[in-house]
Amino acid sequence: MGPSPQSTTQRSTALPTTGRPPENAHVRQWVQTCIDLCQPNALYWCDGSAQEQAALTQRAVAEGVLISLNPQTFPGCSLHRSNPNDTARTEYCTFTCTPTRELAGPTNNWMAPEQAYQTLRACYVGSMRGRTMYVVPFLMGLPGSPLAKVGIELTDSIYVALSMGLMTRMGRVALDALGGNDHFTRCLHSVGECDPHRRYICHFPQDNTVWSYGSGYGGNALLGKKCLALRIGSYLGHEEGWLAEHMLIMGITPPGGQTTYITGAFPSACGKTNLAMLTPPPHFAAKGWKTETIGDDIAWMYPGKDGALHALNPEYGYFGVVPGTNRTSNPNAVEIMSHDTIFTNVALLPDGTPWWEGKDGPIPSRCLDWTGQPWTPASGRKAAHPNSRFTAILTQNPALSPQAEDPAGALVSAIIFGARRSKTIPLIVEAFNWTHGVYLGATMGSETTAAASGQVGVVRRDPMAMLPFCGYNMGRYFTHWLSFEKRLTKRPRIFFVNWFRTDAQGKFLWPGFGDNLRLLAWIVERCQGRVGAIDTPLGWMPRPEDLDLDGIDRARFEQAQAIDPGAWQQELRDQEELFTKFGADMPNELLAERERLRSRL
Ligand code: GTP
Ligand code: SPV
Ligand code: MN
Repeated sequence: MGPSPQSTTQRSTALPTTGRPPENAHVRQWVQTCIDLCQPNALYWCDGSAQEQAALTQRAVAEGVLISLNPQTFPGCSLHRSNPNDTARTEYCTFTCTPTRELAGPTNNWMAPEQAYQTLRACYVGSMRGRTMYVVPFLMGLPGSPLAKVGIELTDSIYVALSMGLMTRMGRVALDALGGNDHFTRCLHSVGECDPHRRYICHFPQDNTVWSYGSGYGGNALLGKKCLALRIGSYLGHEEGWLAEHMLIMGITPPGGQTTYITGAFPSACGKTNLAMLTPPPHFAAKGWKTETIGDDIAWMYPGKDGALHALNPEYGYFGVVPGTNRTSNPNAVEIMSHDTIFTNVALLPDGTPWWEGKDGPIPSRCLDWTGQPWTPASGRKAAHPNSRFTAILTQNPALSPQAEDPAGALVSAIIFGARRSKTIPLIVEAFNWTHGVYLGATMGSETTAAASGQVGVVRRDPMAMLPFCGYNMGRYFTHWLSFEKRLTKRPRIFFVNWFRTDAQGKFLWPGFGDNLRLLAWIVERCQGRVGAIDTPLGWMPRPEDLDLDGIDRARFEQAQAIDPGAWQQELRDQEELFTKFGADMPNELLAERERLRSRL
């Protein structure tokens, strides 16, 4: 349960209230202590109904938090402009508040729980004065799923309340799942004064608690997503024998064959949404290949009684990157965001239609940029923020998998780790075995993107794409991953991909997007033992004849697969630097794996 905010004698009997509180006394009591602390002027119990979503949207428009978009071109859609200082996750003020520093490990910012509670309590005192506190009960996972988790978020942001209604199974359904018990993640959120110098996203895994202050941005504020489903989730997964991962889940069906399910970990803004929603290129579609989406950002995976790995998507919606989305790169996403979507930080055309760099159609002669300032192509800056996003529910995806409804999850045949690397890392390689696969994930490096504040384009180690999201010591996380070799009898094969390798001119060597199905097809056929590969120092690689490269420049494919021994010496040194950080927590199996790689190279 954790230390609760200090109770005062002040009571909220006079607090204007919308909606009805649940019977659950634990919920009512906790909400009351938070009211006493934050002192809102009104209370709103969310029930998750369609009427409520409509009424809150209207209220948000009246308050100027949302702008209604053109109802002819984008029905049911609105635009939110965030504070310009609050457009991405802020890792420097994200903390793992475990009893000891070593439980958080060397890659997380750590704060002692008492210090964190004290610091944030001081921030929260009166922080909701003049505001409404929204009580948002939410369920991560499908009702009836073995892994489903209830959270309750208290927030003073109507944008957060509305977004939670799209991103999670929100309201009644969550309270029903909770019943009378005390088993819910206590998520307290206040935008406060939205000052980056007074911004904290604090996780208390031992207390099943998240306290977030000073930001209204997605991953900092929609606390079911990165905070609960990944940081608290990964901690619970370690305790309970499952995995919470920054992964997409998708199905691929070969002509006349069975659907194969795969998961894929890519760092933020490195291609999960695009891959999960992939549309087969025409000649693949003509042959009968099909793809379907289960999730685009988070996978919860557990070993089933059948010895296989089962994956499910705990979310109910998408919070996807907008720039670059068009009918060629991602037609399913274009369809999803054509109605009933909240856009955040895109540009606005004079007729009330949203616009972004890379959208279909001509570049407008003028618009308002993401901050609301007049913009023309001569302005010399982006009109939409590079991390502008769309928020919409799963069911708007034409490619949504029927398997997404299965509370037991999909059986995983392959796991992909993918990075954004302009140099060194080949397009595709398959691990020799489970331990080698864990090594490939653990040593992943990727160029930073606009999804997190800070410098963009620098290579950093991002093991399993979980560097910002692992709620405990990552050395022990590697050991946990290795343990699945014994927990599973039907182990997924593990692959590593890099869509982002460039030539000397800086052009991508691989076309990417729909054409990634050429590689997924090889992955599916490897799982079925139907296609060949060659043994290389890095792992199994497809020969050109193992792939459908019809219409692809073979020389560029080979360049994308090339192994440069000099560059690999540097890569090995960078990997070593990461491993050294973990000291005694670093599993020996991975150190031995590195030595094997060194000798092969
Ligand atoms: P988060 O939501 O931040 O976790 O990101 P994500 O992993 O879902 O990334 P997303 O699919 O939104 O892709 C981000 C950006 O990567 C896109 O806007 C594209 O610019 C680029 N991208 C995605 N897939 C490909 C690809 O296959 N090739 C190339 N060259 N770029 C890609
Ligand atoms: C990411 O940054 O990985 C995202 C967006 O998926 S956020 O929800 O902000 O974390
Ligand atoms: Mn993500």
